[in-house]
Amino acid sequence: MGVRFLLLFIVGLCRAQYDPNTRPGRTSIVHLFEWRWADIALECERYLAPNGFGGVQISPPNENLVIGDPSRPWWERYQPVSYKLCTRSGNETEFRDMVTRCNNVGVYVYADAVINHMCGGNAGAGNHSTCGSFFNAKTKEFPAVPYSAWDFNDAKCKSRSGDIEDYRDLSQVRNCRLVNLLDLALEKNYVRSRITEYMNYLIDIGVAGFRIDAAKHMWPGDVKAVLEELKDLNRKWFPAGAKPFIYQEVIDLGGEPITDSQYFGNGRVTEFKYGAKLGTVMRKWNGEKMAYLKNWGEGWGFVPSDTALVFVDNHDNQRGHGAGGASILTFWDARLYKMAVGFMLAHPYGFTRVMSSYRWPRYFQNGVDINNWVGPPSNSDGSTKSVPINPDTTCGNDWVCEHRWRQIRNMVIFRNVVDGQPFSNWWDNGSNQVAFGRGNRGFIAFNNDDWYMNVNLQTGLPAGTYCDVISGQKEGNTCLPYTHPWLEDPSS
Ligand code: AAO
Repeated sequence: MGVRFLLLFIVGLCRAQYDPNTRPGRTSIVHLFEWRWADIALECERYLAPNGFGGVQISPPNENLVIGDPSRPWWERYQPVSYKLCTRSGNETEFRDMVTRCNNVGVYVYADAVINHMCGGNAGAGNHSTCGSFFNAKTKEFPAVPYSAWDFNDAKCKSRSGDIEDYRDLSQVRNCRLVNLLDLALEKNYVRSRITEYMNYLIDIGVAGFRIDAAKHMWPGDVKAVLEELKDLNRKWFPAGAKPFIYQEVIDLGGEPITDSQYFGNGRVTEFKYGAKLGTVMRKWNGEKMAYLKNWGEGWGFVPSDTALVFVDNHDNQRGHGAGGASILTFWDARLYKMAVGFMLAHPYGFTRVMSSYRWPRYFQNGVDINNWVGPPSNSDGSTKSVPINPDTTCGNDWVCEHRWRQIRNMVIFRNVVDGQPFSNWWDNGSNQVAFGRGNRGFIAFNNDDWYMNVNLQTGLPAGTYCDVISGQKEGNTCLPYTHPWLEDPSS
């Protein structure tokens, strides 16, 4: 018995994939939220590859419910109707083209896998879906998969409404409906096989891994059973035996019975405490200050570094969905945001994901942004707008493109350069001026106090002249002052 347990444990660990499969020396991915496949393909070639990005997280590629034509919320993409590859981002041909072109330049694709549920229970019936597939939410029929009423969890759910009512009740969270979304019965072999078929289809096309949406709402063993049936990555681009990178969306801010660690056996987890705490520090709320960041990482109660996927904000908490609260920093708070992302990218903890957003008309009523549903920049027929690139390298059509902000792009490169180097030579002024190095490869200083920083520091770098890539731009052997008027901001 003991031997069998040991074996199972070892086999289990072998399937989990913590390594992002990025090319050597590429250490971050970017979430191009709601971008069209055609634009992502171009961005891989013209910007991400030349600037050392390792990969792209894409919005869910499978067919979803169409909600409210033409003012379609971004969150309709989290309401699957089938596993066909057509969405507002593009069709299957465009998807294949994107994956091939990104892979060919060494920028890999991570798909958002929505496998916990199908669309909302009140979605009605018809074929108002992105590929036109028929569905009936009331009778729980999705013939394009196909799923029928037998494939859903409702009988197991013990809450009064059938929805999750109490996050302190572990079985409710996993057996009931998340915001009324029809909850798949993942303990059924049939359901598992439909999901693995979908994910393996994406692997064959060439994706390098998956964000597992709403992993918290699935039993860890069910997720594992699905992952165990996944193929190795496509040999055209990846070495023999490479497994898909897995990062599971588990929101664990403490105080609930479901914890991140329950999912470590399957792959990495999204560490939500990271952005919530970093936002609190940068905003100087609750008496926090940057000096306290000296033991950032596990010392702050985060999951072990090699199990963490980290980010300053994500597509939910940048607009008040999901969790993290008011402390979350976003592009709307540009200066503090750049500092927080810079800190994340300089610090060795976790595998880093940069957010890339679109602007929407924020409108607060009683502290809530009532426009937090607004979908991507779109044309009058509801189709998503392309991402035009301005002469100054910024993006048009209300795409924010944080990943193109000089400070963020240069820190993505910094992280690649210092990869594997230890966290070293920490200094702080006991307040909000801090500095640290990464071995003998890089050094960074932050000033989030209201007064000048004037200090001599031990950097650990060999003697020489270095370029400050936050306020300047290294071009060959020279360091150019950054002069573009739009970005020239002494406070940045
Ligand atoms: C939409 C409508 C709903 C409608 C539904 C079905 O908004 O009114 O009922 O359609 O018709 C997204 C949107 C949803 C949208 C859904 C489907 O955000 O608004 O529903 O698409 O279109 C939980 C989950 C987490 C989830 C997050 C949003 O655990 O998995 O909610 N994120 C993912 C995606 C997200 C997507 C889905 C899942 C669904 O990233 O985009 O939803 O596919 C607590 C729990 C968390 C929980 C939050 C949210 O957090 O711990 O697990 O997240 O509540 O309520 C403190 C606590 C913290 C707590 C937080 C908030 O900070 O410390 O733990 O307060 O109370």
